[in-house]
Amino acid sequence: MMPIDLPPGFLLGAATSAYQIEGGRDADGKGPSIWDHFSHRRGRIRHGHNGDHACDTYRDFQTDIDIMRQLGLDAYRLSVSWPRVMPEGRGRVNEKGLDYYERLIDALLAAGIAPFVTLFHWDLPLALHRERGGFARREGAEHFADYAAVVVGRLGDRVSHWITLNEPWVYATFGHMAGNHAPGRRNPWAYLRATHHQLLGHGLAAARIKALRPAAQVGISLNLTPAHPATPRAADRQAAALADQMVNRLFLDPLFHGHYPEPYWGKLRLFRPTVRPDDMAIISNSLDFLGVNYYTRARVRHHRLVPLVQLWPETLPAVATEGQVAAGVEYSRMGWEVYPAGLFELLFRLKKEYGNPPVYITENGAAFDDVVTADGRVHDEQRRSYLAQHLAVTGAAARVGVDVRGYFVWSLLDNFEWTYGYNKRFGIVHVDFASQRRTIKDSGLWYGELIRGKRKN
Ligand code: IFM
Repeated sequence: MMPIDLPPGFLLGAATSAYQIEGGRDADGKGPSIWDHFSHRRGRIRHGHNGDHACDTYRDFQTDIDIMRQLGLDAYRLSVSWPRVMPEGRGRVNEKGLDYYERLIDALLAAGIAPFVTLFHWDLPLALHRERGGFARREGAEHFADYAAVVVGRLGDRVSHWITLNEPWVYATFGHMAGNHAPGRRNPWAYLRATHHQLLGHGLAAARIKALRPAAQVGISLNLTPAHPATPRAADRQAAALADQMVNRLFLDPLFHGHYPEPYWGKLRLFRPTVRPDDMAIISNSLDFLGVNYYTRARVRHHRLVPLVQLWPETLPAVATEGQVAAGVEYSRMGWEVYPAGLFELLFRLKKEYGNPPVYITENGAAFDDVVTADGRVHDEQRRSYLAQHLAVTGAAARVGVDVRGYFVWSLLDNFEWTYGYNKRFGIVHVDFASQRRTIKDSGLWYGELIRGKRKN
């Protein structure tokens, strides 16, 4: 296997998000989020799970900070719950919510761990959705910028890296078109509005952050996925090019080039939101760094029955069992192909086509079936190997001039994996959800050794 050789100063960390770990659903004046509501609707989440308790980090974050210190993490990516800070999403501020994040960040800094703070990881205040339409309306962008200013107003003196949005594609597409994520809408107009208004919200928030803290580094985390044709047929190649626009370029092009990608944008003309003359300038002058969330590639087929786009990503070959190797290809427990070369391809493309921005890999990792053995260990060799392969290609990308500066494992902890509930475990630390006991998995111990080894060099 390729060795892991990372540039000097490269940060190694781990990531989580508020709804997936905090619990404390109604604690200290927190308002409900769309995920609190959605996860309690019958049949929405596997096994009837929800984030009411999750990893219980609202009650106790110190245990996990101690683990992070033991592993030697340079940085920790966390998200702020908007309804914890502003229960109705606008107007009234819940000081106790802000106090929580202040304590958490102070504890991280005391442990020598740099906080990377995401402002929106999908848990929109429910009131904002119900009364104001959330990001499906233009004013959602302004509410988001106001909320960002509140958080940065309190924490901006100790946080240097801010990530406005996590995976706006997922939020817009699954939440507003597929309906399998909160807020559960199935409406192509809402999908495109949520897309544009998130980008606009990102741009407005970035400007507010810079006005408050000119030295702050502002980024956005995009889920990027190389889209490859499933076969060399021309129809599949065209389908893959369109899928690339739909997932990757729909966000990269406005952020770096100031326009939406054609022909995808043209195909959607019936559903497009109003884009005002200044919007693209606000969106495209907004980034100090790009956050890349990478898990796998998509293999795309032409599919004439799919409306508008006529394409579909290939699903697992019938013979494959999740978590196993089929026809020489390894799959994670999510059924996602293990494909580290895709991360290299993406990083190199950012250099070639998007001006080589500073990049942090803000998520990368895999779910596998983990078992705590009688001797209290979790032997997750598949995850260790997944992480090692992706770190190796990250180092290789840096050697060919990609400006990649850090890497965050998804995730520090096993946590609430959205529609899948708690049964998909991504952590390098195992969580027993009944007792809240933590066990550092072998992958976590290995990651700690890697960090120690890097420090010595
Ligand atoms: O758990 C999610 C995370 O919230 C966003 N990115 C992908 C992860 C794994 O599915």
